[in-house]
Amino acid sequence: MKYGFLLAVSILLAACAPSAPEQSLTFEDAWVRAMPPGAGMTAGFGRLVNHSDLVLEITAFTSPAFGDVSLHETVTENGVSQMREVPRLSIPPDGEIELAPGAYHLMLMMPTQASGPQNRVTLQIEESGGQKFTFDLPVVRR
Ligand SMILES: [Cu+2]
Repeated sequence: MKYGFLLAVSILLAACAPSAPEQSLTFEDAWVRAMPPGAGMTAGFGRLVNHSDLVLEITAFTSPAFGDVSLHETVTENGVSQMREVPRLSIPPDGEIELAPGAYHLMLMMPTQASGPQNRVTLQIEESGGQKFTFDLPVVRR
């Protein structure tokens, strides 16, 4: 009886504890757009959140599912929409940068596996200090 009560209390406490992020960088609501068969590239989106009190300078994106991964920005100049590569991305302390259609996005090229809607994509992000973060992104038809 007493054991059961303690167990219930500890489960409640665990449920109420603020979920402290385990790493200084998280990729929230991240997803990769499903590719139609035969497509050579796709894009990834989400919110890169810096939980540390230092600027995080992202220098590289890699994935075993793609031969070439880069960060792009869609910019409109003189009414013409263009993409350009962003070699480094600075995320301010406790700040975040959103990757969304029409703005920053991950450009995923040279697929090494089929990225259908049932698959997931592993993504590694490296910052200037050499720290690497690994994320598992769902492939979504959207
Ligand atoms: Cu692009």
